[in-house]
Amino acid sequence: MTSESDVAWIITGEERTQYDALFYSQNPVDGLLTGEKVKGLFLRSNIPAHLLSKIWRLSDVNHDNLLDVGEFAIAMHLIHYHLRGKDLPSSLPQCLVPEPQPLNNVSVMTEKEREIYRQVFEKQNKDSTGYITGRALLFMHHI
Ligand SMILES: [Ca+2]
Repeated sequence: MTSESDVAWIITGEERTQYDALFYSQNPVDGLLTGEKVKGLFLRSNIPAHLLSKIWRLSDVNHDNLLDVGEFAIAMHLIHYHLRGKDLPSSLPQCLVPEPQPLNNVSVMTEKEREIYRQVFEKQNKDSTGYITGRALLFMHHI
């Protein structure tokens, strides 16, 4: 793959914003969309089902049968590419392969989160006559 053909594949910031907005409008669960959820959206493109399943295979980079926001952007990009009358690639162009993302370390709290926790703690403390109830602790555990 030459760099020249790679350029045609680059998703612009504006496009990515649109794809991301579309992704979140489909009510992803835990940041992921199932095939069932995107099916209607994909079919609206009027692309034949066998090509849509090819697009799905190309864009589901980690083969978990779910699309995250990055994979969804690839899928939409391929759909738009095809709608411009171009043939789909047989494999995903290198520049579309998402960079491996560092895993979020959820145990590390930011200062802002700490502040939110503190406010919840204080509010609960006020509401429940000077001590934290079991229910409040349960709530804090889940946020
Ligand atoms: Ca996936």
